[in-house]
Amino acid sequence: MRDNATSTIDLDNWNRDGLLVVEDALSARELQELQQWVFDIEHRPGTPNQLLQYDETIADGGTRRCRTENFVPYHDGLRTLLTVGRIPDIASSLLGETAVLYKEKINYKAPGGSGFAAHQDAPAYPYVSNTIACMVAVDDSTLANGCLEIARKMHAAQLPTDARGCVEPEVAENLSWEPLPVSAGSLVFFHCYVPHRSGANTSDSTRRAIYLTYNGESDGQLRESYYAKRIHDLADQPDQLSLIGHFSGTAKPASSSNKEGQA
Ligand SMILES: O=C(O)CCC(=O)C(=O)O
Repeated sequence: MRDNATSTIDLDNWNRDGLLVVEDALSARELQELQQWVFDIEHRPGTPNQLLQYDETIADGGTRRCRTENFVPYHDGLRTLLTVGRIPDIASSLLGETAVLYKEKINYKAPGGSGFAAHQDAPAYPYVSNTIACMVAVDDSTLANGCLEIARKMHAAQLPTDARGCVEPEVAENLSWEPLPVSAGSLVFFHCYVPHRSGANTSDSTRRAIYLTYNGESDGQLRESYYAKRIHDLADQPDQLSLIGHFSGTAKPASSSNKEGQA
């Protein structure tokens, strides 16, 4: 990983904004390897209660892979990159203690793929009150392909939520939204109360992003409990991508590989 990934972290900025962007954190070789690993994971078949694959039906009626959950046990390279070394080290600096992985997902967002309604992560993550997310940009993330948008300095507490667990639409409308386009290989860390959302992918190429969630070691190793609860709670809502209903599209679990997914 490039040196700027370990340059001094400004905790005052982090505490003020709930946000840390590390541009171009991965070297060209690391990025190429990461893109290959993500391609490999995307094209694996889903397995009930293990490698959780989801497909989205997009406007033209086609089906595209939109998300993978729980892949770390099944990929050595990704497990090492995401649980050892600089990414969790930065998360540890921000948490003020050793960061442990709470959950991981890949959002693929194919052309025509849907965005996510304004939400905070905290209500989707049981058993813990303080987590931070790290978005690892696998592809360039742009205004056209539905990059993250955040509301800076709004991470002090939970905002009012609607029935889906998203930020109340009237509250969301009045937040000051800032798009965060970043190049492939960049990292975006944000606190679990940072309101965020994203739009649809209106470009003609897929925008892949890994989202990692870390909690402090003092709160325990919670990853297995999270996935057990997720699998239990979503058993009768298989079309929901998360414990909150923030996805704006139509998704369903996929139990076979997607041949038409990634160009
Ligand atoms: O990937 C995106 O566009 C946003 C994803 C997001 O906010 C989520 O998955 O919770």
